[in-house]
Amino acid sequence: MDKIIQAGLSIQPSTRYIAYGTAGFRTLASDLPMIFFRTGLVALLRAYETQKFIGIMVTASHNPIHDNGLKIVDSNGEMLPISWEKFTEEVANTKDLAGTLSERWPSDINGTVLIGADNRPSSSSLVDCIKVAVAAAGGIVHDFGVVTTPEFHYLVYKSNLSGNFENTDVYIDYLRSKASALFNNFPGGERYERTLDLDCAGGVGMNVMQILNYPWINLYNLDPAYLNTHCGAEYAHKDRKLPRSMPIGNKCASFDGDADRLVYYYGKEDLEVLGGERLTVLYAAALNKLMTQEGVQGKITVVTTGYSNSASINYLKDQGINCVIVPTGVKYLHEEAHKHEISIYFESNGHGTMLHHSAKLEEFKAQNAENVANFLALANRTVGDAAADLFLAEASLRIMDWSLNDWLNVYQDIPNLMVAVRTPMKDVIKNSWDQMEILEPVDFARNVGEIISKYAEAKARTLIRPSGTEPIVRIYVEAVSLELCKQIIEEISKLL
Ligand code: G16
Repeated sequence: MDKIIQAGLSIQPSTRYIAYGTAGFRTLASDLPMIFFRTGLVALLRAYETQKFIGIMVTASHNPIHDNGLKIVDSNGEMLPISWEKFTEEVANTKDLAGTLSERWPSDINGTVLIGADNRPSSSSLVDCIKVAVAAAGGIVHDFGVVTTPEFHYLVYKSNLSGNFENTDVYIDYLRSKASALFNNFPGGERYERTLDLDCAGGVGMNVMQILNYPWINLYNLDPAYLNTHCGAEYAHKDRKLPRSMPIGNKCASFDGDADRLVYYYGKEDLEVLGGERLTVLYAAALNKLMTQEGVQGKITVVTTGYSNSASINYLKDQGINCVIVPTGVKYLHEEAHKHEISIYFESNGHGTMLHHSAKLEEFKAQNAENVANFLALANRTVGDAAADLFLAEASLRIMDWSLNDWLNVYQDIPNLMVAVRTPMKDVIKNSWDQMEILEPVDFARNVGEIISKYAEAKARTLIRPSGTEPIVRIYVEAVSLELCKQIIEEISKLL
């Protein structure tokens, strides 16, 4: 332990308490060196206790370029169990590192920590902080270098399966082989739009798409200096404006900075964005069609959050599909999705994937339902994956022979708006588990309730919660018109 404490003296301490939020630690990169050093120790401890490789992904995903962050990836390639988050946060922030670790820290500590990072300028020096910690403790580090978040999750999963450090070819081969199988069987009909303009957000997803090199996908926003700046999935989804340098006219899609989110839209000034709700509806339609064609049966469950447009939930329920609402954060969606034989989970912002029970996949294979099996296997089983989702969406559009307009017309969105407000209330607002209700402050909850009930006939609904990745409160409102959504948001903002 002395060696570790000694090594920590060379690392710049944080200036304030930093919480393990929606997607791990995330804030200004300059405040993170000590958080990285200490999280390296937690990952090593987890590697020791599980006797598996444990990963740390260095990314601030959709956040601005001066931010950074990290999340621990468990040995199955999925997120760190929620039960470990509190301990990680304590270790990262404690004033007494030796005391906090002492009860759990074994004298024979060993293990391997895998590291991956997106293409932020601050990443490599932060990765070094992890390396210093793990080396001081006597552990081993294997650095995968610059990778997307879903690529890293997949590599952690595969490396643990084989017991070796896999390389990125494994990920590329998986995407290429599964996507090609579907694309060959489903060329798409007259309505399918064959060209796609893809906004890479200046992020690391561009590397994967350049290697895969599909001639019908045109890549835009390849300069890392513009990471998430007026481009990317978050910008398209929240601002609803055409990302920088994207051409007018074609079917378009945007990745976010670390390529775990995907949204679609037509190239025009004011966007009608097809986010997670639409991807859910599209996958469900295509999968149901494939199951009917191949004469097999499976029960699809949809998992999402309170941000999903109510029209999508109503539509899915009308189709007989069970929908479960959980808190924001893919970790919650992923956990719930595991409970169901086939589940499609997405947040409205385009973050999600599809899971299946392996017994169900074996059943489909035994029934020679080749296309159903390929469709399920194309989804990244570890985490939301913009590239895998893009191929699933394109395969689905071919299977359905839909244009983007056809996809948009499956149901009509209820008008809605989401805004971000900087307010000290961020630290005091508490929500119910599913985040649909405000519990504290009680006065604020009552005042919001009064505003919403004034507009009950206009089908008003709101979701207000502090962000776990940015210093803001998010206000989401649905109502019969966009004007009314703006008015309601204005009234609520005055309370903040
Ligand atoms: C992360 C999480 C998502 C979440 C998003 C926004 O996405 O992984 O589950 O929806 O942040 O979270 P919040 O509303 O708490 O700021 P990403 O793509 O940035 O990793």
